[in-house]
Amino acid sequence: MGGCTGMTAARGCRGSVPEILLCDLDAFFASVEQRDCPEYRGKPVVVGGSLSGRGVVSTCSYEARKFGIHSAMPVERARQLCPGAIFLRGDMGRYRSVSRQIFAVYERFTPEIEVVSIDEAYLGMVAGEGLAAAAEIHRAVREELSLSVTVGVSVNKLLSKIASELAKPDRIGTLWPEEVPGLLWPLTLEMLPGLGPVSVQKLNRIGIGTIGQLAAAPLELLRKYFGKSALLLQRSARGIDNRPLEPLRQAKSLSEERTFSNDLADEEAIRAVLISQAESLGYRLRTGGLRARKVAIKLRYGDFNTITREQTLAAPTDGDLLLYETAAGLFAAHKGRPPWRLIGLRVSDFSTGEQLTLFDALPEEKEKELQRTRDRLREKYGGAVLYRARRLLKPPRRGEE
Ligand code: TTP
Ligand code: MG
Repeated sequence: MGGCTGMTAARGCRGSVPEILLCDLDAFFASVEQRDCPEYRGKPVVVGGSLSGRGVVSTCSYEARKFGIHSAMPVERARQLCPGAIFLRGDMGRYRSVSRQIFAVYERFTPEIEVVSIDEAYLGMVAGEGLAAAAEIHRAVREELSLSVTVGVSVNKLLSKIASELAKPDRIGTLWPEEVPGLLWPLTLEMLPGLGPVSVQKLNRIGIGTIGQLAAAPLELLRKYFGKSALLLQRSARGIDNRPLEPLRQAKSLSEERTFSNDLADEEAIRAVLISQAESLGYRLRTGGLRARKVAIKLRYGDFNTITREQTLAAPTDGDLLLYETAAGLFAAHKGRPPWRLIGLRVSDFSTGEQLTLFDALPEEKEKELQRTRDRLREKYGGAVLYRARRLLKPPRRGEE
């Protein structure tokens, strides 16, 4: 492969560049169900729905994906596509406890773990050790937990993520910088993490259909459509990503934000996003054994005016409900006039909780309390809300969505 020239670094030049793994379980909830109930194995299994039988699919087994079923699809539609599938409501408590076991495996390989979601994490490795560690992790998760994990290996978070997407399921994939022109550039824009359908449509309209075309586009043209995000967007297309790995313990703050493709005028929708953000941040705090004393929202109005408003809590928390209620209170006090373009939630001023390792078991009482909170939010806002929004929050967003 090429030398150290052109837009990407060549493999031979990586030298001492640390490597990053992206570990993502395959069809996580459905795989846990298939593992624990042998009669479900090899069959289409759909996890999701709500008490009323409505709601959306959380995930489904790869057997079910052959029928066109996917996450966030209405369960009713999934039933039409595959009436013979096994439909399960799922058990978050069990999935969380399996998640802790998986992260405990990762901890044996590196202390540098950035938790992305219940089944996904970035792992920092020293130069040259990524591939061997990936193989070991893949084997350990299979042998010890009877689950399959896909591992992407590269030198930055973006390329590791894409490597895992290309390798899925149950494999180890690499995407080194010098492979970017050959492997990444022919792909359509949907394969670029964080690039949402609205941005893809915009790019398509100006004749950009592949990642390679985005990498080669004049920056001025991209600036017209994406403003300040243009450079970041083009760098992504070139496989460049300077985001550091952020293990929780080093983080000074954690945040999630969401820009809407169309300005939103619906307060309920804003609150639904805040719920999802609170749940995601609460989860990240708990998994890191951290509690936050400060909660802030960021709000961008229709005229692009942007504010942040912060509140200090009486005592630090890692609870979804308090995070949400504080954020919702800040929103109510500062919402101004609709519409809104962006809502973000940030927690900071951390103190360590009682947990010592990344995935120490949560006390049973606390797990139950969290479950009750989640259930209440679901009852109030509908089961789909928490996870639909979680999907949108997963990779840090690049460019406008
Ligand atoms: P993902 O890793 O996105 O999906 P997955 O593990 O089911 O499938 P794969 O990685 O092989 O493509 O999400 C992890 C879990 O999060 C998933 O098993 C269920 C849950 N989830 C939802 O509940 N709703 C959703 O919309 C998504 C995307 C995931
Ligand atoms: Mg997964």
